[in-house]
Amino acid sequence: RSRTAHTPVTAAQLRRAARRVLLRNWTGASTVPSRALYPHQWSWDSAFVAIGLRHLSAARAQRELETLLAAQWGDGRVPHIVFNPSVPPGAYFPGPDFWRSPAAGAGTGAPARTQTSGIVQPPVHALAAWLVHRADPAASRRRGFLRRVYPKLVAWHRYLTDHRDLGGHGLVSVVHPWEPGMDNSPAWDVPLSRVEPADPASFHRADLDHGAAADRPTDLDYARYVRLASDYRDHGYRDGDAPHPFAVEDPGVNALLIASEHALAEIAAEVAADPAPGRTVPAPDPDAHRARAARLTGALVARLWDTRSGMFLCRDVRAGGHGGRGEPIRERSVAGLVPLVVPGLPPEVVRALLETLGGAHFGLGGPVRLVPSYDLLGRAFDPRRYWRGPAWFNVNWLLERGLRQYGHEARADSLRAAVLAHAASSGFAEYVDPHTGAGHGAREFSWTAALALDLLS
Ligand code: 9YW
Repeated sequence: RSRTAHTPVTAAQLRRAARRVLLRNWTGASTVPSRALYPHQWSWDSAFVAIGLRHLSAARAQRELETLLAAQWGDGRVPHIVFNPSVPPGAYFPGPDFWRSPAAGAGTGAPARTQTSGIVQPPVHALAAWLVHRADPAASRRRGFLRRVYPKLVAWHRYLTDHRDLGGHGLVSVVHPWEPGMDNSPAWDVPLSRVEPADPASFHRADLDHGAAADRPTDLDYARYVRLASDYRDHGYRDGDAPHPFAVEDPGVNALLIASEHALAEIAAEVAADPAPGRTVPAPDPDAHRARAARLTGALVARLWDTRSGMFLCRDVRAGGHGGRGEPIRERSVAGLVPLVVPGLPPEVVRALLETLGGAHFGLGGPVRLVPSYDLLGRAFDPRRYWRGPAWFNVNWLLERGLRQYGHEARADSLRAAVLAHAASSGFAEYVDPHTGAGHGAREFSWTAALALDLLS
């Protein structure tokens, strides 16, 4: 496992080290999250990577997003993985021969010649596209970047709101624990327990060839992930037909959709003002995006806000069976703080989120270096197991942004400093122990380097 040889100390050293990671992980058209562990293109990783890459090369950052969007399905979904055909099929599980997207997804518009997964990840892409544009507006206009990506981003958001409102109250449901990007969050334990595990002999966990078992999800969790994915595939990835035994309204996913819908309003205004000839379909309409964002924000607060815990909770749409009201999941996942990135939340909600962030369950400004992925006092807290405790850099970057948005500059500054210090000391680790800051998982992890670069710029 390669590590940066010396811990970068100055901002210039850290910038250079982050740049080296991004250059090494660039494949020519996109960036792998980690050379060893994740050798393909991941959806939300690419969005975060583009946010950092824009400081090195706006053209490359545009390319990153456009490579991903080139694999978009006809129904608008942006797949969570785009497979690199030159990587041996066994290098990552589940790989292209598991998802079989061109055949199984034919009815839902999967690309015929690009192999992808059939599930999605959080929609950070419109936000990333807007930030990439802003890094070099002249170059972006010259290349018609926003004009090209705008219709794709609109279709992506429509896929989520039109095909994934499984709860029927205007929010997006995830149908697999990999979709919210927080694979083994304790919030999934109850909804996942209803899923029949796949036969462990039917698959090989390639992740354990590269990662420590104690840091990764358990075998039983994995067998359930496999079952959910293969059932979805066997229903042709059609949301209307698939039984979706796992359906959860996640505050992180919905908050990122809202933040991206606001970005889409900015993009629409820019595209509408662009004097270049030719029409964009659909016609850019900033107000329509703002109205959608407002509706989603209303639904987010009405459905997922929990006054008692002072944060948003996930909602298990299938609790009590299909067609029931569903139930809040009483676990404090950091996904419930991510809505800080949503503009225009009610002031009492923002106040409570700040208290929770600094309180005993998340410890910011107290015992932790970075905000953990899960409740420090929770029954399942484990400081090194993936999304069951460790602190992740993308989440901390989002919270930093949220703090700044609501005017808490001092707190944002100290979180920013902590993100940079731990990105440097851990060799751009995938995640860190929130108490000690010790690195875990992959090193030279792309979004860690990209987001450090962004915070330095
Ligand atoms: C896996 C690539 C992905 C991230 C996810 C993270 C992990 C894949 O890696 O999932 O094999 O577990 O949970 O958020 O996008 O970095």
